[in-house]
Amino acid sequence: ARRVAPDMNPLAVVATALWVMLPAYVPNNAAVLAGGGRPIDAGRTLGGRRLLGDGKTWRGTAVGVAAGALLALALDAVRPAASAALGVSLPWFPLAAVVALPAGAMLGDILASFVKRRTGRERGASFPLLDQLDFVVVALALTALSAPEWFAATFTLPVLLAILVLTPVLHVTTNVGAYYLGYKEEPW
Ligand code: CTP
Ligand code: K
Ligand code: MG
Repeated sequence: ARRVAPDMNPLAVVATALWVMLPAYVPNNAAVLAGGGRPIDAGRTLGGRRLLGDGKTWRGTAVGVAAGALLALALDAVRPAASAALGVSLPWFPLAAVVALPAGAMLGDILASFVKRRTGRERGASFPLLDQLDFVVVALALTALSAPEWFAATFTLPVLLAILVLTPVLHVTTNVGAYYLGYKEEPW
């Protein structure tokens, strides 16, 4: 029988996609738990609307980036054990990716709020697809710029496709969960 190429094995693709994106997924949730305090835009407006709004705070952003970076370091520490358990060669995070994945995720979320305010949406309003993919696109872009060789080796086409499909599903699931647990004002 023909051997399936290792990176085409569906388990390997999905496990790799989730593993590499965890440091970009966690910052949003950490920011929700840590949010509050001074808004980044300090109340400034543009064209009569808030630049970013009260939903983007320094504390939420700092805690979000720190949580994602710490998680990446923790994943690096348990990678050999996790790879052996799954029978998948999971990738490690170089220092540039440890920072770029969570920082890009928070930056994407902030840019999305900027776009939401410019298009007349109040804080908390939903913007389908932008809400679910803003942080992924910018996390990937910043990682590609910060660690280009690692990015090219890790984010193969199947892994990128898995991320594109799995992220909105996970994002909606965790946000609906956070909403029902009372941590989030809206289920998106
Ligand atoms: N949060 C934060 N700082 C960030 C991102 C999020 O403090 N950089 C916190 C805020 O308390 C925010 C909550 O997490 O209200 C939920 O995040 P999000 O849904 O991204 O913000 P919204 O309040 O919905 O505001 P926006 O419409 O601008 O997205
Ligand atoms: K958001
Ligand atoms: Mg929101």
